[in-house]
Amino acid sequence: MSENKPGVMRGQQSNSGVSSVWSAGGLIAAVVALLLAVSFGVALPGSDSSLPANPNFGGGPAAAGAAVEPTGETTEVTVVATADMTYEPAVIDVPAGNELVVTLVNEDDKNGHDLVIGDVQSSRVQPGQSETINFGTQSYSQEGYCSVAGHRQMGMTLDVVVDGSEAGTGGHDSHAATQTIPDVDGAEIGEVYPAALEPLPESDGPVTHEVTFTVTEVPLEVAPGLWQTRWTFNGGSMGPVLRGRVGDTFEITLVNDGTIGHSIDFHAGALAPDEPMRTIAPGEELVYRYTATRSGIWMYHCSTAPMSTHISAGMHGAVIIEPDDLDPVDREYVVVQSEVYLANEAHSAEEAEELDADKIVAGNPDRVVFNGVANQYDQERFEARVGERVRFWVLDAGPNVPLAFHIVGGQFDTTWSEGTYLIRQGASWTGATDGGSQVLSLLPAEGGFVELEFPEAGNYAVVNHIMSEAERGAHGFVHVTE
Ligand SMILES: [Cu+2]
Repeated sequence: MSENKPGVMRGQQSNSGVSSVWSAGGLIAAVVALLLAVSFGVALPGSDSSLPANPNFGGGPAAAGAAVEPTGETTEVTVVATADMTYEPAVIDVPAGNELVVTLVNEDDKNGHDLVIGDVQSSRVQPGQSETINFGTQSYSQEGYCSVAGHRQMGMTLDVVVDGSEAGTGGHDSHAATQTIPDVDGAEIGEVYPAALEPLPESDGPVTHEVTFTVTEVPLEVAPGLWQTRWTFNGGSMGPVLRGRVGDTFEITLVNDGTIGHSIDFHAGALAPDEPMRTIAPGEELVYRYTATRSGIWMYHCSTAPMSTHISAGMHGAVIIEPDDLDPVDREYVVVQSEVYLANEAHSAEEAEELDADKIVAGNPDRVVFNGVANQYDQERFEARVGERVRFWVLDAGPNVPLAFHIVGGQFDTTWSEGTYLIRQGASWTGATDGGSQVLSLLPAEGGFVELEFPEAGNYAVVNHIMSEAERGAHGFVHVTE
């Protein structure tokens, strides 16, 4: 819901003589207009949120509305939301001063959609349903859009053209793409994702793993004191970690309890995507079955468009298929990196909004995170003892940021990436039995593991050595004791 903040206005569309430049006068006019809007009974979405002061607050459509004499007439239009992420019609003509009343009909059989025009937002209309919304008095041309994260970026917009004036370009809000949400001083994560892995139980032969993944859209903490409405598999900050061996079969029942279409794509199995990876509507389910034929730490993710949005909203996870000849270790952890793009500065579940898809396009994450939450392993550290062998399984879920996995003060004697050992402790085939490694380099959707022993007690930082990403939250510690 990045686009429905009260301060988010598109000012450059107007050809009706209303100034689109914000000023102190405009702000006063805006406040007056907001009062007018309230007195007309126009809903103001997001007006109960505790957004920080925004210089653009008010203004735009409301101010323009105040400048035009209401005609007392109403323009009524039916708009259909389609499965192609479009509105039909894509243009609504309104005489200046008329009230605009839209009946939004959702004919997309997979997704919920809404419609935002100016300060007014419909509810999220589910497949096959409709809603009639009064968008108030119209005085100048502007863009309407769907506020579901990513849908506007997919082209789900329409033009409201007032008195034949040129429709707006609907330029996206650049303030959102450059704004960085600050830390909350002294805040702690309520629930740290458990990164420790239990050893895989012994088995006589191939195993079938039956798992249900339920998609929910729920508020979660993504950094100490910062919340976001996440799109999840089973409600966690990332999806469950599945683990097995080559030859095992996985049967996943995907249940969509969300409000828009979702899907799933397991890299751990090779198959034709058409059926198992299809998008299912809210309330539907599918069964996705594959057999693991190759070892790896494989990504899975929602593959509904735009994938960048669904993946960074939380819909990703790892399937670990162990290589047969894995060396014994004393401890194992899993670290999955992803990115968080915040739509607002929410300090509680109640304030949480969905992500800001404009920031993804701009390549500007607010946080880069391990296992879905920034800096959580600074607070609750990975544990190890001197002389123990420790393995970190590492996956870069992206969607966009690479990972240079490094442990400050540590050296890897074994690294395995994308199905092969790069170096291995004591192995002569590497050309040198004394080789070491400082970084496991992973692009999005690549995975592997590292093994190391810690030489002495202390606190060893675990970082993405692309240092800006570590500073954005891809950072934790291993607490090593004697
Ligand atoms: Cu999804």
